[in-house]
Amino acid sequence: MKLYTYWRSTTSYRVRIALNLKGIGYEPVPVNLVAGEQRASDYAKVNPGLGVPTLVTDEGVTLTQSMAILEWLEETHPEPALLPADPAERAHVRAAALGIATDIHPVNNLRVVGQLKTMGHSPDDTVDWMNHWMSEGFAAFQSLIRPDTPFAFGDAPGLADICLVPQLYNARRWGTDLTPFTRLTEIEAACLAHPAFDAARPEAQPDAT
Ligand SMILES: N[C@@H](CCC(=O)N[C@@H](CS)C(=O)NCC(=O)O)C(=O)O
Repeated sequence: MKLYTYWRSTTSYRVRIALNLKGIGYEPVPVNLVAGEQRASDYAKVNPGLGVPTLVTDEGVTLTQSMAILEWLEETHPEPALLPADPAERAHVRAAALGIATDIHPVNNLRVVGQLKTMGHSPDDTVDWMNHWMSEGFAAFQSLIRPDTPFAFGDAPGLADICLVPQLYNARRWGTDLTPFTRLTEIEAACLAHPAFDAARPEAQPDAT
């Protein structure tokens, strides 16, 4: 498989973790977001959403949207499972994961922050903006997960952890106050001790600078 990715992209990071957890080898194809390569006409044909990740399967099928890619990976490579078997538990895991994917990430995306700057907001204001949404989203996430398991919902990492760890990477990048979220940073430490998460870290990517 081929994964269009950017080392600091949290949505790419999610997919890198899932591929590693499921033991699927892939060829990374770097897309430099800072240089604007996601808007180049060649890449727009691959992903009209003008973002990463994009996964091209061995059969040549192009998949976009990180959450759709994660669900596809779960359906086609069920082991190890990223979702529990019980439907209500699955819904709880998805709710926590989607809180990050749909309530935090989109309002903090590069293009959104860029637009805020175009509208006259200072760089400091945009950092406050990002930290505000991360703090709100992490508080919700922390309330939604189990209080006392090694990972967010059990003894093994799953979809919620896959979304959490990249978002915490971004939080550290922008200086979000993580002191109210010790449960989350403990889960992060447990995840990063796992080789699948470790190999997916931004700093371990070939395009890291
Ligand atoms: N909802 C999409 C978002 C994809 C996305 O926009 N990714 C970011 C990187 S984390 C990006 O490529 N941003 C480029 C931009 O904003 O110009 C997904 O989950 O795949």
